[in-house]
Amino acid sequence: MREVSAVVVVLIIAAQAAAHAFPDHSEPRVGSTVDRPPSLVQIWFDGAIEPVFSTMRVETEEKQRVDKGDARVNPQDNRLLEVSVPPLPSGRYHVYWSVIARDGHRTEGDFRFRVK
Ligand SMILES: [Cu+2]
Repeated sequence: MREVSAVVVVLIIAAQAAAHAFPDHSEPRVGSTVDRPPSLVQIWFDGAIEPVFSTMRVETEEKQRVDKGDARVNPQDNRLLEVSVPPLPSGRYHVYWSVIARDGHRTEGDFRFRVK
């Protein structure tokens, strides 16, 4: 059983090393507090992402979805994933994203930001 576990760990590390399209930075920044509500949540990746299978949503801490449902890869920048949000009241928000890189590898993650 212990040997099986070791093999699984090695495979996961290899898969991560081969996967592409990791987030480079975002706006609002990961874990940040912003003074003004953003009109967009944007994530820049380190490689091109596929428009059809790349998605993002924004929720309140109470799991209520608040984005406008128009998540898209920016037509002028195939590394930029963005979604519109209405004027957000003060509070904490949770962003979930999932993208497919040009090589077919999926990466996904989440982060939080706060509106003052
Ligand atoms: Cu890859």
